[in-house]
Amino acid sequence: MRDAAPTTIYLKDYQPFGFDVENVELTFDLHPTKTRVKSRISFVPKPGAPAQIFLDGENLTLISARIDGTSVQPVISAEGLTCAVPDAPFLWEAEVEIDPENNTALEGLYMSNGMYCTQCEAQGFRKITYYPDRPDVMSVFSVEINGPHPVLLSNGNVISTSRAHAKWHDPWPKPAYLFALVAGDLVAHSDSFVTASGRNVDLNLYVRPGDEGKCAFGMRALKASMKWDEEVYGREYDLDLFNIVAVDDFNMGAMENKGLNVFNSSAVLASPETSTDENFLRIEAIIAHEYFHNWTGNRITCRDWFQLCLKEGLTVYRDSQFTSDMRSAPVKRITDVIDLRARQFPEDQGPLAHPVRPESFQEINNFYTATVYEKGAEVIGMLRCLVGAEAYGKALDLYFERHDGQACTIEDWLKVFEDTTGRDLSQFKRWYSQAGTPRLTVRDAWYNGTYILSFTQNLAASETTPDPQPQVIPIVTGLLSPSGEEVVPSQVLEMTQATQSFTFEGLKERPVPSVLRGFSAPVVLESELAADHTAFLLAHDTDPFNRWEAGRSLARASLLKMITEGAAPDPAYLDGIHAVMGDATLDPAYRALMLNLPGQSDLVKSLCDMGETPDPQAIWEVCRAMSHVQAERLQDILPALFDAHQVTEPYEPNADQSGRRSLANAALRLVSLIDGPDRARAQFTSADNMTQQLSALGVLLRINEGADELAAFEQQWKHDRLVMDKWFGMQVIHADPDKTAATAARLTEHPDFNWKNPNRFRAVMGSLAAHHAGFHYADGQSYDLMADWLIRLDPVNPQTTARMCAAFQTWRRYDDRRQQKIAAALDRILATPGLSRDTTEMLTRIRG
Ligand code: 0A1
Ligand code: ZN
Repeated sequence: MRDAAPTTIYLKDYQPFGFDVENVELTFDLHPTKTRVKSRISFVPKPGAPAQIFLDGENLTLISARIDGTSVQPVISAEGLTCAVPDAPFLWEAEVEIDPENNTALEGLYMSNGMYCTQCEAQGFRKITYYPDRPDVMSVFSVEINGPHPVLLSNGNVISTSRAHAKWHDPWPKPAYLFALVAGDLVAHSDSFVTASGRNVDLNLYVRPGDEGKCAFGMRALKASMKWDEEVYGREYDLDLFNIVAVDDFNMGAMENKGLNVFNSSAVLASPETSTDENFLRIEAIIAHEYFHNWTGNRITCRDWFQLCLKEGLTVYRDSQFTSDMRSAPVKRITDVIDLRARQFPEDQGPLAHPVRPESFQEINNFYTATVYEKGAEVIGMLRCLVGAEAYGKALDLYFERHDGQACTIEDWLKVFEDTTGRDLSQFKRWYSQAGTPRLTVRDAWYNGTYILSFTQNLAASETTPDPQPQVIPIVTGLLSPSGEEVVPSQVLEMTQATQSFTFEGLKERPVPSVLRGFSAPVVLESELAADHTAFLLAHDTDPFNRWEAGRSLARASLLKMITEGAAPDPAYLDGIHAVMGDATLDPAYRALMLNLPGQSDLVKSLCDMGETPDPQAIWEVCRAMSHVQAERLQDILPALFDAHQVTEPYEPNADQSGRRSLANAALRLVSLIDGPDRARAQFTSADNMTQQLSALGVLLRINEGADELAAFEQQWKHDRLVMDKWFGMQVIHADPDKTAATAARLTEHPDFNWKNPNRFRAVMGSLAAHHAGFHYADGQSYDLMADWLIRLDPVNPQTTARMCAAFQTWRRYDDRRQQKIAAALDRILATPGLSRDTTEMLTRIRG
């Protein structure tokens, strides 16, 4: 049945809840299709509280309800219940029945491979029982679980356990979205951690039997995160127990439930044989992210869902600091910016644009976006850049001291910075309220020893931001002499006006500027500086980010000229890359990044900005051609790079080894374009870890050579779901554009294409969307295939369906024929009877 007409919820309409919740007691009698949930909730009316209470509740069968022991008959709707209540404290008791086994949406209490688990953020708790399901209602929870399972878990500390029964108590008041319950036949990988103040914390990572061998790395990452948060933010863990559970069916990466984090198994299980270096890196970051939420999210939570960036932007910022400290800071920064440009920029520059703090939504699950998370983190990085590291530390200390135990807003967050620094942050706050990526243009001038850098900022008007105002942009800038010495070290130019100039005196010769170092603001930089500066910066910049950025700019400019003018590849780019690749003093991971080309959808955007109509196939061909030219130009050093960076020690997923592997594999990819498949075949056969095995397979598929290896890989790994996700994804990612849709379609017929599992669905459909030229192949088959599968998945799992709709968000960038085909696909999905609120909202926004 179609959801009721969608209602839009506005930030400006926020009203506090009329009641305090002093205490919540829940009892679960687990049953796959008939779980009973009893609740005993103590409500205390606030002054002026209404005479009726509204409790959220969805898909619940109410068995009984009592107030202070007397039966009541509430009015029940699809969204919840309304009941008359006394104007004094009262005890609400209810019993409901729910059906976890048929809960395929994976929100609320559901089952995954025979195990019970919950996902309550953002609004899943209302699918468990009637409750004021909003983050500003915080309470202390006690939970009793009855069910025939060896492991029965909830938040906080264990009070008692016996066969088929467990009692839990969480002393920290929390909103319902942090509630969790897990029950099943699980095994624990255990360890412990002693906090700075001497508290012993038991740590458990619960997994399905058979996965015990994939826990060690996650546990190490957890302990490293706990230590880091103590050392860097002064934050200690606050319970005697910290549990993590791995589940196979999960819509997102992981969830920070208090004391009981639930993880998508892909975000925690790892072993050298089954996981790549990238997987290890991602797992370390997600473990840290969820752990850091204990303070930024749980102890201090959000007043309402419009404030989501309060916890997410800050926690992403913190986990990126952690990764920078554990590994290479420049490499982390570069990969974050690549990711920001690939995921957040298209969102900010298209029909899904919204401010970091949105002001309205229909379905909150649609706002767990790159803008809220990653741009939210960039905004914090800018704030730290403007006030300095020391002031940032003081502001955070005040934030934790002032707001511990509260549900807060962005205003509270900015106020601690204002109070500790004396700054007025009202203009800075526009980063939270204005959607879109500012364009920053830079030009320079040199008169009699005075050097002037002039900037103009420009933010396009959009539906959410019709009248954009100038933002505060920290532009970290250094100046180099023509011989490559740094004559003015990095400093922050604080831009507050639409157009602004900065003057440098006392220079002997006209310098070469290096602006926006470290990508100090999430803007699109348009340079009107001399073109030869870029090659100079690629050779000499002391800022590793900008040095990489120079290489990327040259690559982009060259590719665009190849596409639009049929030009030959730029020799300055190729020479610059050759010099960098041959420089053994540079970190191998950094050099590997230098070889990558800009994303093909990035090039689409540049072409649109130039007034050109992009042709995805031509872009794909030009990128291929550029790879060949790279391989030829580097031919003299590639075999040596490959050989010199082989790792001969036992596999470790650390920065040093993974950096060497990434450079060796980048070299392998290029050298195989010229020398053919032999090296990659040998590597595939001899590999003792997944990084080497999978990169060899990718290289082979890319040169249309990997059929036997693909079959061998399937044989070897068919018992391992996470590895098989890679097998599914690889074939789509490496298909030629004219075969991408057919490859994906064929894979959906595979007996192991369990499309109700989000990881497997994404392995095929997410890879289809990520294959730019394949997704946009002229026959439109990919659009139709995607539409077919979105229509099929929507009634089963609206959240995952809605997220996948973003594949179409850039559709207006293409030619009329493609637009017509996409419009037809979108309209077909939108016309599906009973389409979920999630998907309807996404597609109506995209369709425009
Ligand atoms: N808070 C989690 C992400 C998350 C959000 C929503 C979910 O279900 C709708 C699940 C997880 C995080 O930031 O890691
Ligand atoms: Zn988070």
